[in-house]
Amino acid sequence: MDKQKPILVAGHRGLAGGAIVRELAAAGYGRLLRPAREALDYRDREAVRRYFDVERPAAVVVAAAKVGGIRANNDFPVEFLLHNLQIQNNLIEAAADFGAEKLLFLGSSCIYPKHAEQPMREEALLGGPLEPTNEAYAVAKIAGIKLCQAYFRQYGRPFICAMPTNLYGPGDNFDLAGSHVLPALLRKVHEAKSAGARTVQVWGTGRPLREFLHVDDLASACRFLLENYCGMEIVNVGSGQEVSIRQLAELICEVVGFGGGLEFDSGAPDGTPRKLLDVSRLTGLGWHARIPLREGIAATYAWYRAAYDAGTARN
Ligand code: GFB
Repeated sequence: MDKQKPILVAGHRGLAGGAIVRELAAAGYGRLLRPAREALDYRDREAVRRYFDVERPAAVVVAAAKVGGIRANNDFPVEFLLHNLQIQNNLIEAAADFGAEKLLFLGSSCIYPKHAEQPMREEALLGGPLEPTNEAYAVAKIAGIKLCQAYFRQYGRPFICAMPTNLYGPGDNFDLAGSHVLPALLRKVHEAKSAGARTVQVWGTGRPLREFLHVDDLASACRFLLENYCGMEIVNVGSGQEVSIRQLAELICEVVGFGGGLEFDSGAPDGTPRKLLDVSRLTGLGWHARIPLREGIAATYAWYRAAYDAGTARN
């Protein structure tokens, strides 16, 4: 990729997009396009086309999406399906029509069947029913993959797809109604410690297994793929390490320094029992995750405390 040409990072204010901007800027990419949300709504097809007509990005990163944790996904399937289809369709179509030389579409590990063989290989896609709590989001992401692959096959457009596992890191959403488990527990444990509470509530049984990837690792993988990969096959991006939700909660208590107990709310959904990606395609290409979970949680907690104190955390 040419470092002097314009690159659109759609979703630059989000967890993934923000980290991708930092990564590309640090690597010397000098023209990163970051239209403000108020100035350009990616759900508006005509507005997106006008923007592309003027700016002509040479590469596009589709990190803009309606995202959220298990509860938000379960409660708002219309927005998760409709808004994501609109955002990605408009960006992918405009990238093709206005001459982008490369596009990277970010999917999610929830595209794989609920009971996919673990660790989940890329070939598991469409091999069985999806997890119901995030089916709408998963269907939208699968449609995005298929659209990129269709442009690749029919028009030879190098539109590639990365499938990240559960992400976390600085800039995450700490709003308890919408957030993913890791920021939610960091906040709950921090608040329990500050309030001198005896316990922290954890949704579900604590038994589901999840893999977590620091968003700076994701950003590094995205740059690696943009620079080195040009295939139709989707590529999993993960750390290869999994923990149970109970183990995650215990680790967060250690990092925060909370000595109280955990209280499991088995009335809340567990979601997918296990979600571990097979990352051998990506490691085979030469990329590996670097940030250990404990270190990543400690850095995220430091960021959260600073943002919380400054009143700028998303909550
Ligand atoms: O991160 P999370 O919301 O999403 O939840 P998923 C992971 C697990 O943590 C579930 C449990 O078993 C939750 O029940 N959990 C425990 C909590 N306490 C909490 C809490 O306070 N907040 C939250 N949010 N969870 C998402 C999908 O699935 O994964 C998205 O809904 C996306 O579509 C994302 O794919 C990566 O890992 O279950």
